[in-house]
Amino acid sequence: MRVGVIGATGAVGRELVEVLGRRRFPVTKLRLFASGRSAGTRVETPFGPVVIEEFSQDRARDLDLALLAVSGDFAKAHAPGLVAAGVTVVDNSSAFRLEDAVPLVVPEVNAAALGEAKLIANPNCTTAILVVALAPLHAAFGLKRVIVSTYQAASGAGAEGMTELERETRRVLVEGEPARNEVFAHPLAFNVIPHIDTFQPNAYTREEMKVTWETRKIMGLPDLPISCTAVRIPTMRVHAESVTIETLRPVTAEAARAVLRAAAGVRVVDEPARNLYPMPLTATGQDDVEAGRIRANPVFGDHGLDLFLCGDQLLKGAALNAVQIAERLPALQVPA
Ligand code: 11C
Repeated sequence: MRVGVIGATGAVGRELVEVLGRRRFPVTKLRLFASGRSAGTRVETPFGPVVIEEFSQDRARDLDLALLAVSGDFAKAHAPGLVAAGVTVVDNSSAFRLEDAVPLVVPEVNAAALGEAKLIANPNCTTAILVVALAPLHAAFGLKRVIVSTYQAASGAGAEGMTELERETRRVLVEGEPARNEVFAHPLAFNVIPHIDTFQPNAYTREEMKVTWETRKIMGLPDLPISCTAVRIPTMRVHAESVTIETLRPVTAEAARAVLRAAAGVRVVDEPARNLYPMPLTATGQDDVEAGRIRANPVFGDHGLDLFLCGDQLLKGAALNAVQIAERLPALQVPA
């Protein structure tokens, strides 16, 4: 396939190139697109050196596959044109996720939704990490309600967010000055910020509502009661999530552990006696979402469970999921 990464210089764009290489995606020609500022820069990739091009629909129209790691506005402006030119588009932004005609896919959960679609939406990172664990638990025990609190890394705000965290941590530790902020609503170094994306009329943030809306769509549960509190913490690139579920059928921690051990995309790390549980330090760079601290929830008796998840925001939360979607495209399937 002739593959283009659009937004190739961002945190997700760079990770996309790595994941394509690591998973030996069948690339005949890789092209990298970014803004005019980066055009002309030569970068080393697993497919050899590539010179970054300034994006235009015309330049990208002979791609087979475009992986978009750009803003929602940019995706809205350009994805339909690329699709009309015959390019299959996997879009990482929120622009099309809730459109009925656009599949929103986490392959371990709803690969069948892909069909013959030429425009596919990649979910919000917090949602993708959540549903790989929720879907098998739902299949086994039935979900009645879900409550999530997140601990989200700086990488969710892109390369600029990661740079700001590193620079401002140094400012405090090396220069002895207070941390500053441009990307985040407040200084993130040595802080915790219960505010990601814009506040909505219902007092939730848009990030929190994306978890609700997108989880319902991916899992095919349009009425699932789900509430999320999304919090930014000063870690670099793994989103952690504390999850409480009430189930329709009785559940035990041991049964849930067995279900999650058998689930694709999940690695159970749950040996409290050895201090083993999911953490950003251990989940960084890992494809699987770590699940642990699995325990009965006393509020819901034998119909409730608490668990803790950690997933690499740039991998399962973004680049890896996009490439896994691309791997399932009909053009790459061997006829039976
Ligand atoms: C964050 N989850 O951590 C956001 C980033 O819907 O694709 C991803 C936003 C999205 O800030």
